[in-house]
Amino acid sequence: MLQALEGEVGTKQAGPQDRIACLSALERKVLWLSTWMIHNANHLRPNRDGLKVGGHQASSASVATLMTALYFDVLRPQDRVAVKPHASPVFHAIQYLLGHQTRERLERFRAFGGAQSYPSRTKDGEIVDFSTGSVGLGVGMTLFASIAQDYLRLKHLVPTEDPPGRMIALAGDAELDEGNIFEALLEGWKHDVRNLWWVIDYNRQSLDAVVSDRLFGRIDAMFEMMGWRVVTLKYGRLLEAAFARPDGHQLREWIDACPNSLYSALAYKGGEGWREHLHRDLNRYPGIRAILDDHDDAALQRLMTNLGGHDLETVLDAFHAVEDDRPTCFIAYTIKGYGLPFAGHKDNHAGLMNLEQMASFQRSMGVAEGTEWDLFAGLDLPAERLSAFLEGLPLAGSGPRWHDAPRVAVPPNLSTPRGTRLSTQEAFGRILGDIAASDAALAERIVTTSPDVTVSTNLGPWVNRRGIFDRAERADTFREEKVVSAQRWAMSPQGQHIELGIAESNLFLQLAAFGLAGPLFGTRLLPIGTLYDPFIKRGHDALNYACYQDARFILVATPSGVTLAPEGGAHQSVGEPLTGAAQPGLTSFEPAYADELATLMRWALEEIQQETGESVYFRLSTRPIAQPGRPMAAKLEEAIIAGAYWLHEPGEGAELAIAYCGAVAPEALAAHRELAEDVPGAGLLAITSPDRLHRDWRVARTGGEISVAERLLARLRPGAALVTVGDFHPATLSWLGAVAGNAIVPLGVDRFGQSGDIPDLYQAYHIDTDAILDAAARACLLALR
Ligand SMILES: Cc1ncc(C[n+]2csc(CCOP(=O)(O)OP(=O)(O)O)c2C)c(N)n1
Ligand SMILES: [Mg+2]
Repeated sequence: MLQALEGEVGTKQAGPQDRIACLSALERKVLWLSTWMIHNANHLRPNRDGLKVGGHQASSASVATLMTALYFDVLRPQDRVAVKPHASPVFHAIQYLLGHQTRERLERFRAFGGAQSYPSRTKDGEIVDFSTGSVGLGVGMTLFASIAQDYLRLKHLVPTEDPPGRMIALAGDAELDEGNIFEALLEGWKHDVRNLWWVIDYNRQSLDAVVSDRLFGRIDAMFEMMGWRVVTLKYGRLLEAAFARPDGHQLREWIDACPNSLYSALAYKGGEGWREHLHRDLNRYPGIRAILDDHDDAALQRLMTNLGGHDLETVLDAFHAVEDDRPTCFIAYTIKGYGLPFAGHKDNHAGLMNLEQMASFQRSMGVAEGTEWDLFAGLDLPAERLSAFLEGLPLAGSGPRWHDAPRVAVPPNLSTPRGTRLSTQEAFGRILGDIAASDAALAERIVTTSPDVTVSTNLGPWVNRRGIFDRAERADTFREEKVVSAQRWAMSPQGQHIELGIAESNLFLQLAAFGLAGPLFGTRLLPIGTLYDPFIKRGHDALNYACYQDARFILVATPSGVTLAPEGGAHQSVGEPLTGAAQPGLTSFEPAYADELATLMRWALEEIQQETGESVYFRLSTRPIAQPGRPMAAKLEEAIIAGAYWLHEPGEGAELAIAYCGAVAPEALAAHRELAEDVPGAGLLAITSPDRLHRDWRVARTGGEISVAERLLARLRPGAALVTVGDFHPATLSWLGAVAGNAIVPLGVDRFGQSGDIPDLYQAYHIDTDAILDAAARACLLALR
């Protein structure tokens, strides 16, 4: 018998029964390895700081069957997965079994350089499709990745012979409390999203407790309303068999009516607890009495916890039954901590097995001491058979998961829009409009997106030329009816703008997905997203999430600051430049002039394609200001990109300089003109990126080099007066005082704005010409001390 089976393995054509046997063995191993990995990290590694290392044994156990089924049977190389953050140990165990993860990194789970607590594209590398950690975002990300895949396929920017990948989220049930999920669902419905699976690990527990019974009563209806198929995996085969026995329906009804918290508590108590309750409630039914008599406590516990999500064959059948591309939500009933001593306990989220519990679990798993990391120890199938099974899997043999996508050429310069008075926002629209009108390869790969502020952020010229993306052709009704409008609004698969509803979280997830098109699907896209600057806050966690996984995009935030004047305090941003500076993975700029923006946009389109590059954030304004009308010399270009240049070079050893950034340029220029008489040689420093300047200064300081800021300020007398000004929080630039020990007076906005015109508001918030002059006088006094 054994020989015959080994013969089968030799051909790598496992029969159905053999396949199930192998999968069951691997399911067991996945549970063991994930549990052991956490145990090792918490109890066996030296602990130098007294901190609990943690890990999530209960969350992992909950999803072991579902992930075994997916990774070892269902997934194809083109599928992409976002794994529930707390299932990271299961994920790493699976990668280890597939030969894609090392034992050293498992032994160093949650340690520096080891497998990450939550799957991370940048730290775990190419085994991870989507990073997760902030609950809800990974789930939403799969939806936008699916739109990105459709975008590429419908334009034939990727090969379309192979079927599309399925974008799959393994979600914790409490992730569905996050609003971003529902924002994404609505958007997905509008975009007729396809090839999307959300597998919900419905263990009815979150971090603190057991979740409300009422919640999931509504969840399936909501998915169905959005056009999804809902597949509920409630009971496993053992329970189904019991329901088929005489009076079995009584048992089903009892479980169906059982409140989440009681069910969880009984799962924790085990056979005795179930018996006591079933006896009390259902003893009048002879069939139920027979079931109780047929099961000892251990068997009764096995029966009563045999939920759909822990029954391998039930799970496999459900996954394989889906053959079309309709988005599908699997609600898989599970028990948090399934198979572990704290199964079902409401406090088990952060629970760890103690040494005794682990020893007993190890015995029950048949893992001999010293073989804890062995791939197949303790399994009742021969190692060769299991390793042959694993080697034959599509995921084991496939090439790299991340594609190496060629770069898109960026022209040597982008022309500066003409005009004596321009705002940076208008310049942005015109620069992009010019690209849209060109037949450069670049224009084919830019994709824009905006949460219902396309027109008001000046994406209009781009959209007029490049159209709006939709899976289907949709006519521009206003145009067809000959109603005059400046904005075309026809949609088609050829369109290159994705119009989103007003949900900034969706914007950033969309940018994250499109910004990973290269590694995920093999063709680079250059996404540009626009929104009003203050609403970055609304989506900040999703922005952080996008940057965390090194997605590359350009963010254009406009309008910004109190310069937005009549719009008032609710729309006037204050702290965003600090966000821009503090956000890892994002380089921020706030140019004042159109030629600076043209230079920077060109640079940004290159930067987001560099291996060690970052995403780029432009903070722009609607304020039209007089343009310098200068030739763009290479040196100036370099300085604009580095973050600052002298608009008026100070005299050698000058006593004073004004450093401005962004839309307050006219006030800074006026103040500088007035000061010229009293303080000859005073300098005027144009800052295009407080972020780049600061970073360069910090890095140079650490490396003992001279930073750009130091070099610039070295023109001034040591300790000379310095005024900084911008329509943002003064801390954005106040650090400049530390660069060369200048006597600094930083101006800026640190209160909520309000309605007004620019003169009134600049005066009220002390960033007008008079405020700059006052500050200069104070700085000069300070410099004398
Ligand atoms: C945005 C965010 N808020 C809070 C947390 C902290 N947190 C970690 S897990 C968790 C509960 C997760 O419950 P569920 O999604 O049901 O997962 P499972 O039961 O499978 O562990 C919470 C609140 C987080 N990771 N992300
Ligand atoms: Mg849960």
